Amino acid sequence: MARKRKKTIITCAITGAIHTPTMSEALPFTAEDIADQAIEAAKAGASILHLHARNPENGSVSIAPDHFKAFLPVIKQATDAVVNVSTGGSLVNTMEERIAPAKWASPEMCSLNMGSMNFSFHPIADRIKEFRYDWEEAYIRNSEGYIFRNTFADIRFVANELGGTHGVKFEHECYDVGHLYNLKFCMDAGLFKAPVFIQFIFGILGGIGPDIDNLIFMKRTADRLFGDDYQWSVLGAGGAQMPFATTASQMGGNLRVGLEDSLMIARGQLAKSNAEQVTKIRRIVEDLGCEVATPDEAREMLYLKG
Ligand code: KMH
Ligand code: ZN
Repeated sequence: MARKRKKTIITCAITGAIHTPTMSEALPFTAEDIADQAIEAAKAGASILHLHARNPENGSVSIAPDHFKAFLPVIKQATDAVVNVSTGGSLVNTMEERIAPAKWASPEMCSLNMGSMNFSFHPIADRIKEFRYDWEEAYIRNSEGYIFRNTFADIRFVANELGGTHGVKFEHECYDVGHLYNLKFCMDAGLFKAPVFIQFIFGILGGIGPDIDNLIFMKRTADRLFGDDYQWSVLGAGGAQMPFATTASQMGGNLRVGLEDSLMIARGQLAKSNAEQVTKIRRIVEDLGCEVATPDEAREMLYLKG
C-alpha cells in the first residue's frame, strides 16, 4: 500500500520589513491593502499568514500596535487562517517594542529569530536608499553593516513573554545552521516545548546561501538535533523562493512564500499580489502529487492553541 504523504502547509508572508513600495506597486502597506491581500492569499491556499505592519503614510515598517489593530481583526473576521505576528520589528527597535504587537494580539503564532547576524540588504541597498523613510539613516547604515540583534537574552525574553501566558507557538527563524544549535540549546534550557516549528531560511545576505545542498544540510542537522521533536518549513529569499518552496514540499516539509520574501512571480516579472504567488506554488505542489493543508489541518499538525 502506498504511504500516505503528509500535507504541505503554505505560509504567506504578506509585506515584511525589507522591501519598499518603490520596488513594487503590489507591496501592500495600508491596513486595507494588507488585509485584502492577506484574505486573498488565504483564499488561494495559505493556511498561515505571517504579518508585519507598515506606516500607511509612507510604507515604512511599523511596530506600532495601532497599525496592527487596523488590519488583524479584519483578517480574523474574514478568514480562518492562522495569524502569525512578526517579532522581527526593524533593525532599530528594542525587543520590548518588537513584541508589543504580539502581546496585544496574542495570536496563535509569532516569529522568533534564533540568532544575531549581519542582515544586509546589500543587493537591494541602492533601491532602498531611493525611498525616504523617516529613519532612512538606519537602512543606509545597515547596508554598510548593521546587526540584526537576537541575543540569547532576547530570545529568552520573547519566550517568557509570549510563550508563557500567551501560549504562542513560534515560527523559529533559522538563517544558518548555527541557529539550529541555538534553538537546541534553548530547548535544553527549557525555553520551548517540543515539537518546535522551524523555518529554514536561505538567501539572506548574512545567513546561509540559496543552494539546495544547504537545505539538505540544514534538514540533516535538524534531524540529528531534534529527531521527531520538530516540524519544518522553508523560505527562499528572492529568486530562491519558488525552487526552495517546491523542493521543501517534495521533501515532505512545509513552505513559505509572499511578497516579504520575494517581489517576483518569475524571473524578471513582478508578482501582482501575494495570492498570485500562493496560487502558483499551490499548483506546483498539487501537480507534483502533494496536498495542501487547510488552516485547521495546520493547527492540528503544529499543535496550535486554536
Ligand atoms: N524576513 C524574513 C527573512 C520576522 O518577521 O521575524 C524573516 C522574517 C523575520 O520573517
Ligand atoms: Zn517577517
